[in-house]
Amino acid sequence: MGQSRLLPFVGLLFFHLIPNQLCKTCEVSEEKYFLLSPLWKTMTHSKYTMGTQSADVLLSLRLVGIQNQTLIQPLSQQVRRSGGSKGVNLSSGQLALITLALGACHTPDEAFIYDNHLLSRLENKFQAEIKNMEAHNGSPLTNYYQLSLGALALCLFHGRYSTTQVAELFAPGNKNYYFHGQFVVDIGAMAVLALTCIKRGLANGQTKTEKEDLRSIDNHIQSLVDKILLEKKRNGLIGNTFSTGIAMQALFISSDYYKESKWNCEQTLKTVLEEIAQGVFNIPIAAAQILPALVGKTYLDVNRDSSCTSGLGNFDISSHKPMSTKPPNSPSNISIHYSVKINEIYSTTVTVPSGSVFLDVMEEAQKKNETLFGFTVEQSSWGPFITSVQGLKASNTDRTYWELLSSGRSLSQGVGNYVVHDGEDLEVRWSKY
Ligand code: CBY
Repeated sequence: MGQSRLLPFVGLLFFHLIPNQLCKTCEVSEEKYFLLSPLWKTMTHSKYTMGTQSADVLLSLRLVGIQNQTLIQPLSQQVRRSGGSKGVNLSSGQLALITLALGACHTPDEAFIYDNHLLSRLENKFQAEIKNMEAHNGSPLTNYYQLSLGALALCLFHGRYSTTQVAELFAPGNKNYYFHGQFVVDIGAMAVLALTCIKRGLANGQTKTEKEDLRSIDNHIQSLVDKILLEKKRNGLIGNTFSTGIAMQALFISSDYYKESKWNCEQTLKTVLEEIAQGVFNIPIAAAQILPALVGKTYLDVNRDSSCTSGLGNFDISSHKPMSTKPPNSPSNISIHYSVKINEIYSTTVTVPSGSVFLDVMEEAQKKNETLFGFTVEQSSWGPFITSVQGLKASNTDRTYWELLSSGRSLSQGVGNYVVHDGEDLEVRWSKY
């Protein structure tokens, strides 16, 4: 057949391929980048108290192609500092994030990974998680979000791990995907990213074991994607606001596993943009976790050559002024009913200035009665995390934690962020997940 006669066929082929290709991601168009400016403001004008917080932000900025060195340099320095020899106390997920951030987009930072043996340290942390699972009824030292981050970093940077072991660990029936029996989208989505990386590596597998692992991982991805899609809400969010970014990434890379009609990506994008405008992503890590998906990027793009570019690279993010600090609310006081529930309920009513957060209420109650309302708190990348109340300590191994509730409903923000309302009924409850 002559070339000219082939052309219509080639055209037809493109016609069929292109729409499919385009539907795999949906992203904010360049003329709408200004809608992302609340995210810049949050990420660039916050103080980073933790190295792992900077790692999340650095990873995100690099993935979307931000080159601005005045922004990147201090972050990179902080991440390197926390990943250096002093970083012995890092958890598996923290070390994985540091590796991803420093290895992202082939910058000179990549050498740090090898100079500081981040991969062998991560291999050890990953094995320690598994050892804990063996000794403690399947509970890792941390959680499956961190194991997924670990597997992802080991896969992307060619660390050592056994695909058979990963295939066994990440079976969708594993209890660690569920809190209170409910599938956790953040965890399932991060697992899909890790499993997809591993699947790609196995694609040309020849041995019987490789073929079996591939089949098993493929089934896991299918089942996890089904579960993620079941958590899609009417407004398009997947899980909740804060899991949607990772869920979008997982759905971008797994589009072979669901019909196009199963997910209206544009609707999800629209709702996320509305929430950005309302200031919902007002902590750096929340902004960092949503950003890549909005420009069609995923954590699997981390070590791809020349993929760390997007229209955002040319967008002048530094021209945006810091977020105007809110004028102080009218200095009125509000009254909150606060309880601690273990088996019994211990309650009190406290008065705090309007605009206060959950933590302020807890501090006020503690001042009134240290024995009943005394608590301890630790910093996490999402802000303060309650570790004990009345001396009773949360434990990952026992899957216990202090749950935050308002009128009996579990909150989707932490103590440092949740703004309380007059007359509200708050509770911290000793819970098992
Ligand atoms: N990151 C992690 O290890 C955290 C993984 C994560 C799945 C995370 C959510 C998802 C994410 N995108 O980062 C997670 N939470 C976990 C695993 C946990 C458990 C921590 C166990 C451990 N230490 O390894 C646990 C205890 C079940 C948990 N989260 C508790 C809570 C509550 C904290 C209350 C307290 N004691 O202070 C709380 C407030 C829920 C509640 N009602 O009590 C909670 N988590 C929330 C709200 C969240 C979301 C934060 C959203 C926000 N704006 O603040 C979250 C994003 C996150 C952080 N948890 Co947990 C989930 C969501 O809403 N989509 C790896 C590391 C390297 O960074």
